[in-house]
Amino acid sequence: MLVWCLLLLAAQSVAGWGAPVAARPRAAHAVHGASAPARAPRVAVSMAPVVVGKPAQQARLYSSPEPPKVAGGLKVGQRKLVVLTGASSGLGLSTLKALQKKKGYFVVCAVRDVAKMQRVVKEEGLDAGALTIMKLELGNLKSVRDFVQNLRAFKLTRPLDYLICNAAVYLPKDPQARFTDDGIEQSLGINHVGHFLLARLLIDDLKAASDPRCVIVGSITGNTNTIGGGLVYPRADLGDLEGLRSAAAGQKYVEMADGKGFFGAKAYKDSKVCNMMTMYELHARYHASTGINFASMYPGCIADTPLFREKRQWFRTLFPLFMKYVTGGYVSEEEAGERLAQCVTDPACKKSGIYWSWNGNAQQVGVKKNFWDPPSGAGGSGGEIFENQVSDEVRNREKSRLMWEYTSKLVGLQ
Ligand code: NDP
Ligand code: PMR
Repeated sequence: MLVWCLLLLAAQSVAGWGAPVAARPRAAHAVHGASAPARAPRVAVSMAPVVVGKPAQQARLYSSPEPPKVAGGLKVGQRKLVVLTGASSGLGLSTLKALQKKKGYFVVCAVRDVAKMQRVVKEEGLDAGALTIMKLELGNLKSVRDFVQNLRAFKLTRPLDYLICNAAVYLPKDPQARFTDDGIEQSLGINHVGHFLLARLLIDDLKAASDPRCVIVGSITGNTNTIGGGLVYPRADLGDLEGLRSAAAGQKYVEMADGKGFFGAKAYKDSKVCNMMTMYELHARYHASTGINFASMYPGCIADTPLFREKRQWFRTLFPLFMKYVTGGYVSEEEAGERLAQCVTDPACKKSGIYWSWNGNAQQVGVKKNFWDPPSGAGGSGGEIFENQVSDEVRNREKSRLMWEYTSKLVGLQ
């Protein structure tokens, strides 16, 4: 274990946390990114293509022109209706596959790149009659609102049963922040703010269903009460939420939720804290009055998804091995997809205010048989689902109340 850690850490520090050279073109992620104006770059790099025009003009690019057609004469009304963000890759795609295997679900694939999703449907041989594709750019609040309008125009005959907030970006080695169209740092803006608005707007649509559920994907690395989140630098920490407060007050191009300078790996972890906090706030504010079950989950370390697309090749080769053979926290995309699907399909998950995890290798909760066994909740394969504990920060009601207040203001809600 020690040798592995040293190897990974040494290589990280030599090669800049496994990130590729800064000038590498950032294809998929960067298309919608705008770099900060009037701010001297800390490092001279070629940034993502800048989207020109005022946010309102940009937003039009992201709206579906009309509600999508249902393929194959499918009767949506007979199936449970699921909205799944980020269905085009990694965990989202494997969740989509798991839902298709289980039958009885119609999935609205809420994706930023419709053409990519169309390709994926073809290449993976998915049942096109049990899904539809709708544009959702989480880095553009207008696009989130348009998505909700399109969904309402589309579903017509049945309420929304399940909302799965899964999409995310991880930008660990960007030398400076990239921003959403609304001027919010992308990890915070896409992973948290976009999903926050989406979940809030869809509460009315969910509450009419018979067993409504909303799952927001969290992570162990946002929880400082774990090895992955507590020992591995940087630790998640929202501080006094000064950044989010300023953004809510109208300041553009805030780099971090805590108000400090941009730090990509931390921005991701902070965004996961916000995701989990949002779930607890939604539970506290809406569960009793609407019957919606809110949950978050940690799927295990799916160490080979495109989430790590910005890392160097050596990291992408070593990291899954490290997670498989050292921490025991590795889980395959397929199994992780089963887990996320389980959160909405399993009657045992009909509970609210829960952060679900799986004990790797069928290990009993809290019991470590040998020192090399994965720690409880590390997430490795073959384990049982259990209700996990989040960190003190995630459970901090005063902080999460502020997070709620600032984010609501930022997205234009009370
Ligand atoms: P991927 O990069 O494979 O998938 C991320 C998805 O989010 C993609 O479909 C991507 O679209 C989509 N997305 C990115 N930006 C936007 C945007 N602006 N608007 C709409 N959609 C967007 O990563 P994973 O599957 O690994 O991650 C999925 C979830 O799992 C995330 O919430 C992550 O935090 C969480 N997670 C992952 C772990 C892991 O080990 N991989 C561990 C713990 C949690 P596109 O296909 O166009 O790129
Ligand atoms: Mg981490 C049981 C220990 C454990 C678990 C479950 C994870 C999960 N990690 C663990 C331990 C360690 N990691 C140790 C000891 C190290 C030092 C060598 C280490 C390093 C490390 C790096 C460099 N781990 C990482 C990275 C990343 O870039 C990933 C990250 O932080 O993304 C934010 C990551 C992850 N480790 C995890 C998980 C699940 C990740 C992936 C991302 C995520 O949380 O979504």
